[in-house]
Amino acid sequence: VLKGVIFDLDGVIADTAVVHHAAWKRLASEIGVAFDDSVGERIKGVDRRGSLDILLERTARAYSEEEKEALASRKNDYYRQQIETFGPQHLFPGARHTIESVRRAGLKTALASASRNAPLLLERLGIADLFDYVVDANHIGRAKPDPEIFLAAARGLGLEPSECLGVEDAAAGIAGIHAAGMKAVGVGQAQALAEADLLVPNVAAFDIRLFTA
Ligand code: G16
Ligand code: MG
Repeated sequence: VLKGVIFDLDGVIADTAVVHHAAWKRLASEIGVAFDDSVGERIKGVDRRGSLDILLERTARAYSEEEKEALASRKNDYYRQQIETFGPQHLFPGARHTIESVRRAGLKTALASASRNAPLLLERLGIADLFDYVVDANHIGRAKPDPEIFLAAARGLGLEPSECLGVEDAAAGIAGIHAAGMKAVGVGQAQALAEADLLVPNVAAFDIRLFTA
């Protein structure tokens, strides 16, 4: 029986995937690395350092640890500059309603975000109070597609993984949800999310009654 829903943040609840994308693209162009949509899709949902490693696959130059740290933090500065200006208007249409509907249906809600900026973003969006439990990259060691973050979210809700459903916009996230033993709802384009158990075009189209009826 379904008792909880675990939401991803970036690209599901708020339109930050494009902000991450733009920040990486800016960094890539500054260091002369090619950045196309296929790289963009691969880094989606992947943590900061993992994303940088994917970006640097295309360069012949060897970067030291210090240089990599500096590049990752430069990207984060670009990202945060944008996030600082965010407010509730940056929620995807229907995001608040969808999460509230899940709660009204008597289910618990958790947030599982690979972003260390998740607490700042939740506060800016004004939705911190909609989650019974929040796990972000500050609390976990292994990034998506590892199941750790989703298992931690289920544990935080006091539920078994099999009682939870995960909602994700990234292939790495869908893989992590499945590895955790949960059903996965994909939000977005079919191509990238072929593994999802159910696909919806956006968070507004996610209807909990499809799972509880
Ligand atoms: C998000 C984004 C990723 C980003 C990651 C780390 O994950 O989807 O693109 O690289 O967080 O973010 P930060 O650099 O802010 O720590 P999620 O899980 O919320 O989709
Ligand atoms: Mg995401």
